Amino acid sequence: RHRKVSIEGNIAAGKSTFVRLLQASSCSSDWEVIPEPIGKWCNVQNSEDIYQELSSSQKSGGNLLQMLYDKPSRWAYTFQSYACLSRVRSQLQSPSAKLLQAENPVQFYERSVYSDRLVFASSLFESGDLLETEWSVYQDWHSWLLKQFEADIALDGIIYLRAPPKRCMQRLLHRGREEEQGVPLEYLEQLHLKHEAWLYHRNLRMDFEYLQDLPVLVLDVDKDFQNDPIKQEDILEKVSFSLRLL
Ligand code: DTP
Repeated sequence: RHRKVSIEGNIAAGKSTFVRLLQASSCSSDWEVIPEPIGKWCNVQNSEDIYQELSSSQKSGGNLLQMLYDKPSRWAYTFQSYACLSRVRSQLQSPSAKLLQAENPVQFYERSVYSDRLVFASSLFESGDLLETEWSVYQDWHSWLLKQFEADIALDGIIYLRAPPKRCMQRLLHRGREEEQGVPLEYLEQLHLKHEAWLYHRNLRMDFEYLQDLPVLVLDVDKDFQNDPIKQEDILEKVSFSLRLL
């Protein structure tokens, strides 16, 4: 059976850069990356629309990420339910034919059903954007759903890309994704605290017992590794080493 590892980290911590590094590595024939379904959230369509040219108002009407950032109190719950659906779908994706032939196959995910809840939904609840009732309903079906699929969804490990919120802010502004331009530093700070409690201090209380003892590889990505071959080599070495222990 292949191992499943999720890549966690703040918005713009550098997940995409890290994923490119994995894909370019000499081990990449054993590795497969399942991307974050962001494309879907930025262009939500119903199945009939897929065959038609969308008008621009329909397009912006279907940009759930934009809607979330514009009016979180209205859209947080809808966003979280859709995010979770897309995550469950991607975490259930069977490995490619190529991966099945690999000696030590690993599937990587960009974030997971766990960060959705423990980092994002929980922050939105704390900021008042998810109401008490919405948060309870969400947690109830989230726990139930994950129990149903636990055997297929369960992770074997987590890689935490750890960077100070100010650095993430710099990277966020630099990459210029339109939907994110109004994201305040305080939001990144709040998400950072959640990541830290969950994956660094490991003192976050949660509903998923096995997560408490799951191996976590913490990678400091404050400094850019994009153009630094020595740092890249070091990161890949750490990843390969940790995977051997799983
Ligand atoms: P990186 O720069 O680290 O590669 P990315 O892979 O592009 O980052 P993001 O962290 O930017 O991915 O995530 C895409 C957007 O979706 C971002 O604005 C955060 C948002 N997002 C993801 N999951 C959730 C969620 N469950 N609730 C709210 N927002 C979410």
